[in-house]
This record gives sequence, C-alpha cells and structure tokens, in this order.
Amino acid sequence: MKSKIVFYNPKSNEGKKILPMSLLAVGAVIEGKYDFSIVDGNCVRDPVAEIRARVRDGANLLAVTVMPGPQLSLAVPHCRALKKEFPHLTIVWGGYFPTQHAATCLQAGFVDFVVRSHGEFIFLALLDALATDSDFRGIAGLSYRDTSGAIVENPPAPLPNPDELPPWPYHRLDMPQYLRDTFLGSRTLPHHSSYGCPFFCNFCGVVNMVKGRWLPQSARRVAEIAQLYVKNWGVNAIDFYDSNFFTSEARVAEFAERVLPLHIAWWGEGRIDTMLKYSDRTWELMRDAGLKMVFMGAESGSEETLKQMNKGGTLTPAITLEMAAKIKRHGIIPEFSIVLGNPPDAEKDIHDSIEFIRKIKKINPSSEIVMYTYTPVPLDGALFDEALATGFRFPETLDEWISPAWLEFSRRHSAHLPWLSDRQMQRVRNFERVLNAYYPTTTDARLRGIWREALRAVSAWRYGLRFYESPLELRALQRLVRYQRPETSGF
Ligand code: B12
Repeated sequence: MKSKIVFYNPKSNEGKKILPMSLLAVGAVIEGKYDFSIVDGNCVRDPVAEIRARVRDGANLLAVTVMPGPQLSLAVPHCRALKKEFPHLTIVWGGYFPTQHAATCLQAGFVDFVVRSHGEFIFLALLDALATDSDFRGIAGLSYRDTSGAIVENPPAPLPNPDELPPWPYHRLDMPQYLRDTFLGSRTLPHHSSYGCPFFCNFCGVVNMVKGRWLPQSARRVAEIAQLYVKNWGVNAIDFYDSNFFTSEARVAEFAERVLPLHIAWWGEGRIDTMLKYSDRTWELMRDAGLKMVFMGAESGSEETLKQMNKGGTLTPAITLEMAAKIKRHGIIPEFSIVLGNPPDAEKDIHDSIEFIRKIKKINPSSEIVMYTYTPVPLDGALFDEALATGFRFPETLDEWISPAWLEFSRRHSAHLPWLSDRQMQRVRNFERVLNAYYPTTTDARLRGIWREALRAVSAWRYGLRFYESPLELRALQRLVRYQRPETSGF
C-alpha cells in the first residue's frame, strides 16, 4: 500500500526551535512522490494530538527522528501510545540513536523499521517496497523484524552525497519561527553542508554513522543556500552544524569569497590540526567573510588520553596551544571542547585537563571552554574497552535508556559512570564555575564593563590559589547577572 507519511521531530532539549534538518533532508527525496507532512515537537504544544489527527486523516506511516537524550525520552512513550491506538500505523525510526542501537529499538515492539545512518535513499526504498509489497532484504541500511519476529540488520548503505541530493523543502515548514537570536546575529538559521567526518575519534557518535567518510556540498551550493536564507528570511547569521565544516580548505576559501558581499556572520566546527595548516590568506578571508567562532575538539591535555581517543599523533596539547595563539591573531573566537575524567585514571585526567585549560586561557583569554565527560558510544577502541573494563554496559531496553540516570548519561553530564566519582564530577563543575567567573564569556553582549569586572574581581583569589571548592558566592553572582554562555549544547 502506498504510504502517507507524518514526520515527527520530538521536542529536543529546552524546546529550542532549531530547524529539523534531518526531516527536511529525508523529505526532499520523497517530495512529489509521496504525500507527507511534518510535526515539529519544538513548535506545537501537543504533538501526539497533532499526529493522531493526521492519522485519522489517512496517514499510515509515522517517521520519527531520534537523538539520544530528551528526544528519545519522548519518542518512546509517544510512539508506544500511538502504536497501541493505531496498530496499523507503521513506525519508522531514524537518526543517531536508532543507528547505534537498532536492535534495542526493534525489540521494544512498537518500532517496525530502523533506517540506519543518512537515510534519504533507504527511506525511499522502504516506501517503494511497502507500496509494491516487495520484501526488504535488498534494502541496505534497513533493520526490521521479519515475519518470525527475528531482527534483521541489512548491511550498511553507501553514504549519500549531499551535493547530489535535492534542495530541502523549506516550504513544508513555517520558516520564520526558526529564526533565532544568537550571539552570531539576530536572525540565525542553521545549515548542514556536508555529511560525515574523515576521522575516527572513538568517543564520537558520528563515526558509527559514516565510518570515516566525508562528502560535502560544493562551495557554490552552500553559498547559494546562504543567499536564499538572506533573500527569503532576512538571515544575518548561519550556524553550520556539519560535524566537520572545515575539512577542505579550498571549499571553505571559495565559500568565504562567495558570501563576502552578504555580510553575514557564521560559525562552524573543525579540527585543530586541519585548520592549523590553513594559510594566513584563508584565515583573513574567513574573518572578512564573517566567521566569528570555530568549535574545535581539543579534548584533553593528556597526550596519553588523546592517543586512547584515537586523536593521537596529529592532535597534541601543544598544537592546541598553537591554535589558541594563531586564531587570536586573526580575531576569531575558538570554542575548545574538553572531555574530562576519562578512564582509567579519572583523577589524574581531570587534574591534567584543568591545568591545560588554564594554559589555553592564559594564551587566549577569549577562548570558550566547553567541558564534557566521556560518554561511551558503541565503537571499537581503547577508550570503550577501558569503560567496559570498569563494568560499564549499555541498557538493553528503551525503557532503561529513558530512565533518569541514562538520560543524564546521554546528555553527557552523567554522575553514574563507574570510573568517575561524584566528588570528581563536582570538582569539574566547581572549576567550570570559577573559570567562567574569572574569564567571563566575551559573546554575551549584556555582560559589559562593571559586571565583567565584578565577576573577575570576586573570583581572582580562587583562580590564583587554584581553590575551586564550593564557589557559592560565584553561583549567586552569576545568577544575578543571568550568566549565559554561547550555545554549545548538542555539539
Ligand atoms: C542540530 C543538533 C542538535 C539540535 C537538535 C535538532 C533537532 N532535531 O531538533 C540541538 C542543539 C537541540 C541538539 C541537542 C542535543 N544533541 Co545534538 N546534534 C545536532 C547536530 C549538530 C546536527 C544534526 C543535524 O541536524 N544534522 C543534519 C541532518 C541532515 O543530518 P541527521 O540529523 O544526521 O539526519 C540524517 C540521518 O541521521 C537520518 N535520519 C535522521 N532522522 C531520521 C528520521 C527518519 C525517519 C529517517 C528515515 C532518517 C533519519 O537521515 C538524515 C538525512 O541524511 C548533530 C551532529 C551532526 N553534525 O550531525 C548533533 C548530535 C546528533 N547531537 C548529539 C547530542 C549528544 C545531543 C544532546 C544529547 C546534547 C546534550 N548534552 O544535551 C542534545 C539532546 C538532543 C535531544 N533532543 O534529545 C550527538 C549524538 C551522539 C550520539 N551518541 O548519538 C551528536 C551526533 C553530536 C556529536 N558529535 O556527538 N542537537
């Protein structure tokens, strides 16, 4: 039977209205071929009621995008309830969580199909198979339960090339509501201009999606999308959510040249070792074309940990410090993410990384530091092996995944990792508070003159003496000034 589809983006954390790009990408390939609509849980109060109405109106396939964390915690009860109410409704999950835990999703009983990795053509093939009553064996990238109830995982599908995919069907959404006021600009929209990442860092969820492949849209196409954003919605800033926007210097330089006349601000995520090799001309071009900030994984101050993360060799603490100095010269703000408390010796790892962060800040005080704890993903490698050796295990059911402790885990703030004690976690949080007071972010326009000075003056003795414990006075002061860091969650 031909499917009529409702796409669903369950509310993501804090309900931020971020363009649901996954659904636009998948919708683009079925536009004109299948009847579909999108329900964005970030934009409607009762998404289940909305989906129910569309099913009553003839929709027979619910296609849900699921990230680990808050989105999963809604996808599970919502899909379970809808399946109970409408047993004929076919439920398909795609996205980061089902890609990594397909069998767990299918075992729950209410998910009929899992589309693994970038799913445009897999989904189209599934719809075609359902329409013609064909079997699913030949559909690479699909997981499902066969007639006997056994779980079948077809081999992985090739990664689609985003440069060859059709344009996103923006007209399916009420675009103005996705314009966000961010530190980059008052009318910010995101785009995702490449698929994958050529690296295999073994703490990263992207590796399982793409296995080291990276396929970009051309500079020309990305610039055309920027032009469309400006023309249609008055956009003045773009955040590029690519896992690795800066992989190709030639592409970035050409993009910068093309968007120079648009006077937009932009942000992206890149590798320190790659970008250190960029010429000064490219850096100047990027700055002149509006690049304001780059998110980079510095990850650790310990060379040993970097090796375990499979970052070793090309990324070292020394080159992160080099980047901190270089990017400062070009007037662009770096956001360095650091993963603290890695196994096996979390205590030493925390100590080393705190000292490393202090070095970065000394060289470039405007650096933003984004602190995470290591949150294992199911990947072969030393780091995951160390985690397993401490007794770490993933949940085996969706209900366990959405328990409060595992939700915290998915959000990378877990206090329940076997190799990390509560005291160590608290130490990281305390240090973060003192650091943010001593070096207040430069990206919050509200935080000017006297407040910056006040935060710095009150925290100076702590920072100087490395005394981070119980910084209650800083918490009170930061609350008073409503201290806000740039958007970092999700990356
Ligand atoms: C944008 C984004 C967000 C947005 C949410 C967007 C939304 N849907 O509302 C915000 C900022 C809110 C966010 C939050 C979080 N995020 Co986030 N986020 C991203 C980011 C940067 C881009 C995702 C994206 O839009 N890509 C573009 C589209 C085109 O690609 P895609 O999403 O992968 O979709 C393709 C496939 O996955 C598949 N697909 C996806 N959905 C579906 C559905 C169907 C039906 C089908 C057929 C196919 C399909 O096909 C799509 C087309 O190719 C990714 C990293 C990345 N670069 O991908 C991290 C990422 C997904 N986030 C991550 C995390 C950890 C989080 C948080 C838990 C962080 C936190 N500490 O709170 C939260 C929780 C989110 C939640 N709601 O539960 C991790 C997941 C890691 C993992 N182990 O799986 C990622 C991979 C970052 C990383 N490198 O670690 N995030």
